[in-house]
Amino acid sequence: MFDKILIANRGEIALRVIRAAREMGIATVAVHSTADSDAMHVRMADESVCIGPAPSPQSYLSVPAIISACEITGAQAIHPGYGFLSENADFVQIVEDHGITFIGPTAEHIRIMGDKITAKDTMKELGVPCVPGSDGGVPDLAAARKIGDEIGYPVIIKATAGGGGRGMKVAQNAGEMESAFMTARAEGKAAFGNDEVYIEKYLTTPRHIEIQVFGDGKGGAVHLGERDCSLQRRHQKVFEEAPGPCISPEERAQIGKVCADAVAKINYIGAGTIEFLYENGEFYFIEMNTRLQVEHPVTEGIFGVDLVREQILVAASEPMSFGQDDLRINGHAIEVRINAERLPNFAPCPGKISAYHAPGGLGVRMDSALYNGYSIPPYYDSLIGKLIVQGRDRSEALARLNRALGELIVDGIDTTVPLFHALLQEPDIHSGDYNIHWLERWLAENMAE
Ligand code: MV4
Repeated sequence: MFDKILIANRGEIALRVIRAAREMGIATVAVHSTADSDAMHVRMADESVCIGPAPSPQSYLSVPAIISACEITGAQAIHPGYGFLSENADFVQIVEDHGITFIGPTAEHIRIMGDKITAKDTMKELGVPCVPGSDGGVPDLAAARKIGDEIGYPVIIKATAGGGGRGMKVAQNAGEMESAFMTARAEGKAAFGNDEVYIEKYLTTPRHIEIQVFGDGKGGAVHLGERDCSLQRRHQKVFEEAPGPCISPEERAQIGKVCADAVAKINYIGAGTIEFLYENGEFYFIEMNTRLQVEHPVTEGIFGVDLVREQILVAASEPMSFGQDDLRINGHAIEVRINAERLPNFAPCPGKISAYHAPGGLGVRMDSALYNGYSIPPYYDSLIGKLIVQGRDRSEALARLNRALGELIVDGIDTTVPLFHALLQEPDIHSGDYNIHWLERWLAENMAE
């Protein structure tokens, strides 16, 4: 096992990794920009290294600075958290070339899943159900029209290097194909330097259901059920829950086994998430994320396992602490993302926290790097905390969420907390009757200026 690891991240996820490492008796190194000298992750780690100025390209994304910080402190492994360098295959290769262990999947698996066409080809080959569409890339407009006629409209054109909803265009009918195809291509080129696109049948009212998988890198893998992350605004998740309110135990076991078998077959190591659209009782693969995700705590809650601990174990070539038969779902968990943003526009709202009080009690987990008097710097993501609640069933979790939101105090800035109070008034939220378009529609109807 490692003696010391470095966390190449900041905020709540850096604390999350420090906590797991400390329970394992592993020393921790925080890295930080000059804007984060007073950040909680710097205070909580055993050691810290300043790696550059405030803008992340010169600090949290600076590969030489992070490698140097490892060499100076003698850290044997790097945990990337999420975002920043967590899905950067070139970074993983450089880390390994320096004799440092990357706590996460191999560069090869990150590269395969980072290209959406390669990811889909790979998953299809492994027996994972995919959205009907083009067989790989679509070279030109004539080929695009042919596929549109074959699979039927509406279709969606996606950039293979896309992500976060960029480089994605819907064509409702053949007349819209030319502009949708050209725009998706141009966006892919502009945003990612890659104009390759593929085409899928456009699903009109799906839910976003993602399966948590975990591999040991030696052909063993398990699944930890699904999360429903359908409530999104502009491709940013705001509310996530596990288990999915519409997924039966039989469906979970079936799609879970398909996913676990798929990642086992490729000797996948560590945490991964296989994303599906779910409509009319069918799962359709869209993408795989090769990292620990923001919303992993809802899965940890219902299964009672520490996913970061497992990531560190398998990275050190040790066996996982559980197998599929050890995993049982206990109750229902919900996470809401607390952002430093001002409603109704969700404008970033950094500033000084004049008072902070985290909620507590049974079934309440607050993952946050806030403290009284802390100043949120303007340079980074607006996520300032995740409130995760758990109950014996979904209605108990919702009641607990309402209670915990009432206890939370974040003064001095605006946050997304009022959004969650409002959502808890909605019958559709209580019945679980929502899809990927529900929140945008609700915001348009309820947050008009
Ligand atoms: C789709 C889709 C409908 N049909 N693919 C959005 C981001 C990227 N991860 C995939 N996305 C979608 N792909 C087909 N074939 C609808 C979306 C989509 C979406 C997906 C999940 C959660 C929220 C969404 C909001 C708008 C569109």
